Amino acid sequence: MKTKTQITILFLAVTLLCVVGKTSEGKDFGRRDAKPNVLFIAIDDLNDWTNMLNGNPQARTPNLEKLASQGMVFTNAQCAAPACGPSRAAIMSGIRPSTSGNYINRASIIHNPILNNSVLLPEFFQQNGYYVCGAGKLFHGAHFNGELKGRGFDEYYPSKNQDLPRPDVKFSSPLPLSGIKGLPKYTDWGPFHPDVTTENTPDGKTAKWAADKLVGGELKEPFFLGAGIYLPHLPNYAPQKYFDMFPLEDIKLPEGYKEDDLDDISGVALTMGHPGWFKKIVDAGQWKPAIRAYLACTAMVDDQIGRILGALEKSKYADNTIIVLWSDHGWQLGEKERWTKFALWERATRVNFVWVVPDVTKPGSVCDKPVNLLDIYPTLASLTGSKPPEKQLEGNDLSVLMRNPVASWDKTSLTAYEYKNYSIRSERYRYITYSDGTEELYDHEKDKWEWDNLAGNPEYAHIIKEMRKGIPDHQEPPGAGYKPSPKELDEY
Ligand SMILES: [Ca+2]
Ligand SMILES: [Ca+2]
Repeated sequence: MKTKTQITILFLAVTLLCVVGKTSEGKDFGRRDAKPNVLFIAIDDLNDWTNMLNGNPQARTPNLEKLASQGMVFTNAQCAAPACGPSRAAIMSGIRPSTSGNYINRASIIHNPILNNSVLLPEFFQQNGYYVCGAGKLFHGAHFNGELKGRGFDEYYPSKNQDLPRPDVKFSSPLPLSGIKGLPKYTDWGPFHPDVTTENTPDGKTAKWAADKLVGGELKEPFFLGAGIYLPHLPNYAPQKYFDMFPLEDIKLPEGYKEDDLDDISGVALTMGHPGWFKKIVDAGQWKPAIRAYLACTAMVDDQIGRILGALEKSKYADNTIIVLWSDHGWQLGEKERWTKFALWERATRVNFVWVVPDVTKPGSVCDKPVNLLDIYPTLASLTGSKPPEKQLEGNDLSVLMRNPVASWDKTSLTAYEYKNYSIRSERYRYITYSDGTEELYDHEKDKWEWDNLAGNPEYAHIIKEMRKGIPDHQEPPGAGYKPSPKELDEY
């Protein structure tokens, strides 16, 4: 048995080691002439059903939770647009949809002069001396594969013409597994054949590529490494083990669902981007199985994130790499009678947004200020000491909030979908205005599920007047589209 003195000496020695280690690490980061590396992780269609955002207690996302414990979570982060194409075009250009005219998935980047002439984020890092590499879905697939073809990247896996690694999977029964008539086949869900593991899936391959690059230790520094995870985007297929984590009898319907929720809404809100899938799912008695599949796919995503972050932790880059993780928009699993994105309500616009910035973010810190994915570009420019392109970026530098999460912040967060429809989120309210003049207002202090539309209530007229200030002055008409290939028509 050790004596008290021995224990004290041991404790002091360990403490000293930790302090010395920490100091030299800190000095390294601050003193380094070289810029920090960037690990840029994208997740597709992941809503706030994660433990860190607490949107659904059934979610199992321990690796995201661990990441959150190492840095800062923004709990009120919104997408620039609730669809892959325009959301990612805004992230990568730093330009709002209302400025570029890129509002929907079928809007082009290269045939839109505003976007095509902008310095896209990978190009920006290249111009600033970074080695830029990536894998998986970082841009909307049609933009990457059909238009940009790896523009700005030194290296891409699987190739500069193909963002998603090819699946190598099989099923136990013919597709679609859900067996629901009238649903497009890309909306399907269910487990793969029991022989299929994550290694056979696009996301497993993307995560492996990223992990191997990091652990391999041969990346040219500074580097920008992007890893784009495709799930829980539809179709919601995953290995059986992830379905086994969520027994069907335990699945609960979304807490945010209210049967008469649409009674206080009218006009464009009822039809915008509405595919009508939810009713078909419910009529077929498949609501819970479909929810289970989303949770299963999210659990698989979390595992892939864990794999990438575990690799970074083990690598020589661990103390010198900024991590930014984001999901491109949310997803509705029945709320407001919808099974889709393409809406301006919280479930479709709120995103996962976590930063770990050595010497800047405090472990386990949280910021509730309204921020936007548009802020990624200017924030990365600021944190890497790289001069942003002139007159291009419209987002905010979030390093202010990273240093002080309760800093004074008078900004609201804007989301656009199709022409002249906007959501404006403040710390407390969400205001929505549609092209037909209809409006909604929700008070998140009392109504986190956005059930009670206050727009017609005169007591809130002054709030609406204030929120309207967030509507952009300039509203660019919809820009050029692209002609989708037959394969893209099959995507969603
Ligand atoms: Ca998406
Ligand atoms: Ca309602």
